[in-house]
Amino acid sequence: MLVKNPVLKGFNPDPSLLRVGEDYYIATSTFEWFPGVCIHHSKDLVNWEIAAYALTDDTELDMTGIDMACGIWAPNLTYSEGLFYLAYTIVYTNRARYKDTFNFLVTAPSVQGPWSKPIPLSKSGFDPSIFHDDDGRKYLVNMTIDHRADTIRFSGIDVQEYDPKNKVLLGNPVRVSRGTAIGTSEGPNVMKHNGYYYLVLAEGGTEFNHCATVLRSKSIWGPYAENPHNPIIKSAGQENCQLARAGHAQVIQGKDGNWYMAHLCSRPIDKCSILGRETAIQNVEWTADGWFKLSKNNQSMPEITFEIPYDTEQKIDKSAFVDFFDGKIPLDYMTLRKSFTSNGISVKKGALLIKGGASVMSKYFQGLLARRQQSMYCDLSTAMNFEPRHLNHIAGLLVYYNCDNHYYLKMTKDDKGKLLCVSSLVNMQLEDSVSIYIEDSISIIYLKAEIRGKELQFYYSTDSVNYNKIGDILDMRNISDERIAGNGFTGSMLGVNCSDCQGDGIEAEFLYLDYKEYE
Ligand code: 6LW
Repeated sequence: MLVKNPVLKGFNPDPSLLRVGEDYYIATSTFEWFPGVCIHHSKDLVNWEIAAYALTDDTELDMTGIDMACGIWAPNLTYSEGLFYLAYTIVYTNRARYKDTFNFLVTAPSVQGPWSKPIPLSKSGFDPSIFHDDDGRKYLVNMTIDHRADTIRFSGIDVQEYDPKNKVLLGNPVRVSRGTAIGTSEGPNVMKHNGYYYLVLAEGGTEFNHCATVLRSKSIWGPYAENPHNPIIKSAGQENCQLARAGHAQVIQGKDGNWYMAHLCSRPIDKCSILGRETAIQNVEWTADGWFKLSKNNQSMPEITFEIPYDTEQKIDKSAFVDFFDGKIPLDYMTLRKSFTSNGISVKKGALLIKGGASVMSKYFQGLLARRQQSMYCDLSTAMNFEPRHLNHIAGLLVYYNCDNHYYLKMTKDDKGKLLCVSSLVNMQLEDSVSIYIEDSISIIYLKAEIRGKELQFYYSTDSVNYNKIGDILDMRNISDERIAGNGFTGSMLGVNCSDCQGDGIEAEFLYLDYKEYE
């Protein structure tokens, strides 16, 4: 049957695809969102669910104050002798030529954990992966950064042996490749097949010229020869290509014996990736000369479908109504930089309770809970119980890219009473809509964000039946990788927030979160 891409919709970049027996896993980057590293599970390559996050302790993953698009980059998930190995980078700085990239490894018997304490690896670059050779030896592979002004910044791929017993790197790193002429070489992962070590790279930068390439060698230490047919996947310049920005790939053999590639991609509207970078799968086949290529075409073009040799239902509806009566926050919902608890978020008596945190522009303590926008046609609605006492008490519904870019249907209070208004913050430019005053006697207010392609309209209701428009139609293209200033690595997130900018204590209660997709 044909399976529709992307398989992981919305903000799910840098996929690391793994099969262990009957089970498939994909780990994706989470950046400044917490918990760190989203691990998806599937039995059939078609239906994927979030199985776990690997990094759930914010004393070990402390991202307080880190910049937007820093944090967790490009995890790599592998398996060896009963243990999952997850290598990842915490990017603390990404400024001009410098990046502070702390690479770690955690291991666990199951993706649900318990995950080990982070084992520090190198800091020389990012996108670490672990390669387990069939003689039992293990290697760290990562890209490296050159901080000098006039050199190639993404300077090449290093390999260094890793000793799993003593949990240390051995010897010195060896520069095994400088990548291909395409450049911006990153995301290295190694696969061994028929005596060759295949080094798969993400190249071209993660924007519209992104691609993946492959090199091979008879030794892990090189020399690596380039595939004459590189790149193995690329969107740019392809006619009728429905998946843009394809690159950052990993190839595995499925349990059906066929070969599959997971890669990142995006589905932009007017060149704006509102859903961020997503994960798609392609069929792969080996060529007579021992390289691999996409099966369906000779142009390395990512396809909107891939084929599996069995039938199964593709359940695509991610709509979810969460009423918190089971006392849990579903895995779809994330916080910023720290855990729910550290951010003052809890579930009490069938409602989500958010203690007022810092403002929505803060990089420190935010009372904000959000989920990925996974369809271009969707709503998020909530019922909010909030009694602001002055202007510094703010709570409401957010369509959020990062601290500097979001749309916020918020409630606060001024001299005339409780009010609702829509704030639009686009690259730090703030505009507020006209205020709508709400009678004091109304304690529960219903809020809705309706997203239809590039248009966002907020609504409010005082009775949950009659919804009124509030504010103008807003441009979702501003909430995209391309329009935000700086690195656009995440994607649109939909959620709720409460800020206490007075410091005298305020909280907001949300009775449900209702996410609905229409496509
Ligand atoms: C990631 C790198 C990349 O570390 O973008 O597209 C960086 N590839 O591999 C951030 O996602």
